[in-house]
Amino acid sequence: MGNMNKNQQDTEKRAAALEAVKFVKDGDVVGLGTGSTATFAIKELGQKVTEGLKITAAASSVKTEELARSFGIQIVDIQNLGFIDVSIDGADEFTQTLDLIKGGGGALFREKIIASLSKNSIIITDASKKVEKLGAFTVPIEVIPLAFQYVFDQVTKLGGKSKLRKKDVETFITDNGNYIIDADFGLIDAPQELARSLNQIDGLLAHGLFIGLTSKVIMSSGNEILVFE
Ligand code: A5P
Repeated sequence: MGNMNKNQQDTEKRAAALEAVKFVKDGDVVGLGTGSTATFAIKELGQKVTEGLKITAAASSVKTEELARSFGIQIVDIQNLGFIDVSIDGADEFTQTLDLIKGGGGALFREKIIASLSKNSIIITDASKKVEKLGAFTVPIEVIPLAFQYVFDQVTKLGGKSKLRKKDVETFITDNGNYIIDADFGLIDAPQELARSLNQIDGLLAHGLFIGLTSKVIMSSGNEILVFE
């Protein structure tokens, strides 16, 4: 991608992030996503915290936790949270019906827990993330290492051309100590069905199909903000 494009994309990511942050109120428990788009929201929230906004936050990754702390945002443990008021996260793809693929950054498991706990789950994107059908982006699947071959074979049986994710030459390891399989199902006609089939595989911790978990997508495109809900 050329620099012009990247600058334009960053401008869009930031614009969507600023719009989403407007939904955060004093006293809220806020879910913080992972990735370059979520980072714009975290920075903006940090700025508001220095100006007096009182929030606590649940972080979807170690990276996000470190970033949020560096901006003075107070982090709370997710394990005892009954709900999250509002969460702000990016996505790798989304459709008009608010189905998503997430997990390009490998944080899908915690991101999914945060989305599930959220009363208001906001996704922020630039214009490049909107698709007619999910699946051009491969579906990330987090797998417990012991079950790797089993899960890999089951995913293959479901039609997913699978690859173990690498970081350079090493196997990519998630914050939870697990592996990621990136599965290419082609364009996905029935994402909900596929999600259900994947959910039934033992040893598969989480997959990147987020179905029915999103309250709204705020997409920035050029000078426009579009909201899908
Ligand atoms: C992280 O695991 C992902 O779900 C991210 O939300 C996704 O990869 C979007 O990242 P960018 O905002 O960097 O595109």
